[in-house]
Amino acid sequence: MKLYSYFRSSAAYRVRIALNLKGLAYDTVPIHLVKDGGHNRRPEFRAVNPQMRIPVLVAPTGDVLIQSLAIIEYLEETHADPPLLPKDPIARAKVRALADIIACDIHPLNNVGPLRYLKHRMHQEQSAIDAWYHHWVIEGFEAFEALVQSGPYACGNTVTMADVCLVPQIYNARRLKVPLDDFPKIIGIEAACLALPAFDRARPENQPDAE
Ligand SMILES: N[C@@H](CCC(=O)N[C@@H](CS)C(=O)NCC(=O)O)C(=O)O
Repeated sequence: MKLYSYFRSSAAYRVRIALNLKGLAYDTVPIHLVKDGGHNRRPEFRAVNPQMRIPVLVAPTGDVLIQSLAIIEYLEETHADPPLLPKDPIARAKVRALADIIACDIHPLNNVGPLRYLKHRMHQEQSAIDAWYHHWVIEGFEAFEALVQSGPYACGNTVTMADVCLVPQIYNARRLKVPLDDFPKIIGIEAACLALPAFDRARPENQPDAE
């Protein structure tokens, strides 16, 4: 498989973790999201993904898959072991809800595109953009923290899609200096996850395009 990735992209980080957890080999195709206004905006990448975003996974069938959660669900359906979703429908819905807090409610507001728009089109000061970023992370993390029952992972004793989404978002939050002292459960989950080789190998600093 081939993964179009950028070391700092949290959406690509999610897919890297899922691939590693399931023991699937892949080649990384680095796409720099910042240099020259973003190599993802070049016509050759637009031909791969008309949305011009990463991650993109080229499946063994040759099919091109986009959207990290859709890719992870594809991996889950084709490589069931180890499962990232529980069997019980209620438990599955709860895992997906935690994953969605990150992937649907926090990340889209704090992604490269919206932040650039705030700066260049809305002419906001960097301090206002940082406050915006912090606000949405803190609001989402407060809900996530309240919903976590017992560790060591977000949904108990096994790693799920909730952890796969959470750990990259914490990496982003740290990079943007969001204070995390009020989130002891989240920090505990991060520590438990990063102790696993699958998470460690997926870290931004361990990628071939890391800077
Ligand atoms: N919902 C998408 C988000 C993908 C996404 O926005 N990726 C970012 C990097 S984390 C990106 O490629 N941004 C490029 C841009 O906005 O120019 C997913 O989960 O895959």
